[in-house]
Amino acid sequence: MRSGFVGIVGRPNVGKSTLLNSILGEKIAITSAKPQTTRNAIRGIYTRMEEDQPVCQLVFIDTPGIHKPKNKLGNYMTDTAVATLGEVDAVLFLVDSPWEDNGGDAFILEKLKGLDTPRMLVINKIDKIDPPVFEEIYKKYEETGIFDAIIGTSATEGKNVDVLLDKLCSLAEEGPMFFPPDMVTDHPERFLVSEIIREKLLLYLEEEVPHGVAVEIERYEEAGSLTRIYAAIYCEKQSHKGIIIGKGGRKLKGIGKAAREEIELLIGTKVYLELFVKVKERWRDSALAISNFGYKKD
Ligand SMILES: Nc1nc2c(ncn2[C@@H]2O[C@H](COP(=O)(O)OP(=O)(O)OP(=O)(O)O)[C@@H](O)[C@H]2O)c(=O)[nH]1
Ligand SMILES: [Mg+2]
Repeated sequence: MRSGFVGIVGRPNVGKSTLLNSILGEKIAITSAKPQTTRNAIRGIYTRMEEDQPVCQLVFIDTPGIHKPKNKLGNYMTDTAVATLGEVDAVLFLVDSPWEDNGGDAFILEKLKGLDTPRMLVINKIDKIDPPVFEEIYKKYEETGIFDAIIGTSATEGKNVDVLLDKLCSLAEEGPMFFPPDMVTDHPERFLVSEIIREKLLLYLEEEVPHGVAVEIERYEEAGSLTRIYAAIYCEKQSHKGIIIGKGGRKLKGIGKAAREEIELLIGTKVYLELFVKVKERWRDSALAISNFGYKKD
C-alpha cells in the first residue's frame, strides 16, 4: 500500500480546484471563472482499489492561488498555499500560460526550488493551449531541472488525469491508509454548503462584490427528509448589500435557488435555504473577522 499527501499550487484561476474535482470524480472544491475563488486548503482523498484492495491513497490539498495580497485575507490565502508546500510529500505546480519573468510563477518556482519533495509541473487547459505555446511552456520549465515529470492536462475534459494519477501513485512511498477508502473529503457538510453558496455569489456577482463576501451558516437543522439552513452573507459595504439583494430581491433569490439545488444534490435531502445579507465593513482586513469566518489554520 502506497500513500501520501499531494499539494496543488499555482497562480489564481489556473484550474487547481477543477483538477481536484476531476481527480475525485466528485465536486468537493468550488470553482469559478474569477480568480481567488479558493480561500482555504481543501482536502480531497483519492483511493485506488485493485480487486477490492486499496493499493494507493493520495490526499490532495488544493490551495488558494498564490498572488500579491491586498488585505489580510489575501495574506492568509497566500500563506496557506506556501505553508502547504512544506507539509506534503509531493507537489503539483499548475500553470496555464507561458512563464513571465518576475511574475507570480517565478515567485512560486523559487519556493519550489527549496524543496526536496517530488515536484510535477502540470500544464493545464491543454484543450485551449496551442501546441507551440505548450512547447514553449514545457521547455522553459524543463530547463529549471527541478521537475520529476511534466504533464499536460485538461481538468475540464478529464484529459491525462489518469496518467497524472499513475505517476503520483508510482512516486508515492509505502504508507498507511489515512482515511477510509470511500471517503472523498474530511470537510464537514456545513463547510461544503457555505462554499456552494459562495460559489453562486461568485457566479452571479461582478468585480469586487463577490471577493468581499463571507458566508456563515447560522443554523443547520436536519429534520428527516428536509434540512433547514440559515446562512448569513457578509459583505463589506452597504452598497454591496443592495447589489447582492438586487431589485425586488431578485438577485438573492437567484443565488439562493442555484445554491439550494446543488446543496440538495450534496446532502441528499430537500433543503430549505434562507439567506440574509449583513455588512461588516472591511472585514478582510480584520484578523479577528477572518479568523471567525474560518480562515485560520485547522
Ligand atoms: N478550458 C479549460 N478551462 C479550465 C480547465 N481547468 C479549469 N478551467 C477553468 O478555469 C477557471 C478557473 O478554475 P478553478 O478551478 O476555479 O481555478 P483555481 O486555480 O482553483 O483558482 P483559484 O481558486 O482562484 O486559485 C474556471 O472557469 C474553470 O472552468 C481546463 O482544463 N480547460
Ligand atoms: Mg481554486
